[in-house]
Amino acid sequence: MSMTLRPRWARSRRALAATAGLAAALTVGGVVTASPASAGTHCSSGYHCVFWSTFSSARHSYFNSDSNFTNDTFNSTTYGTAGSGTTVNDNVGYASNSSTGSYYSRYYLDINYGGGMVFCVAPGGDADAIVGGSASSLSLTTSNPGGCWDD
Ligand SMILES: [Ca+2]
Repeated sequence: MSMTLRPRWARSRRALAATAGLAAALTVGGVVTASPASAGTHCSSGYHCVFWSTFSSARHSYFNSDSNFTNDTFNSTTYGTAGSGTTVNDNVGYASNSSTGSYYSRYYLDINYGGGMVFCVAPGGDADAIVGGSASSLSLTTSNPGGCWDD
């Protein structure tokens, strides 16, 4: 009895995993909204977002770590135009995290992850009262750095 049940269970697990993988692939373009558990404010599924001022200003979305914000601009006006075209470096107002891989966003004072961590955002979290915007690089980690914005 149990010999026939176990393989059937294993097959259904594999099928589930394949379905989840397909769903993840489809959300890469940012069209599909994330599940509530992993969605940061105004940030497409899978991305780590920074805003010029509030969540209703120009945005830049990072999909991976980025060692240098000096060559990035707030290039999305989906949720607001204020700050559009401004360099991201040292101008981060708010930030949000819509990671689908349980990645924390760690923001550093200097480029190349130098100068120490300024702040971090947990998966699904919003940083909506950042003191100073002096972030210059972003590193992703699945290890909780501690003290991150998490709601
Ligand atoms: Ca960059």
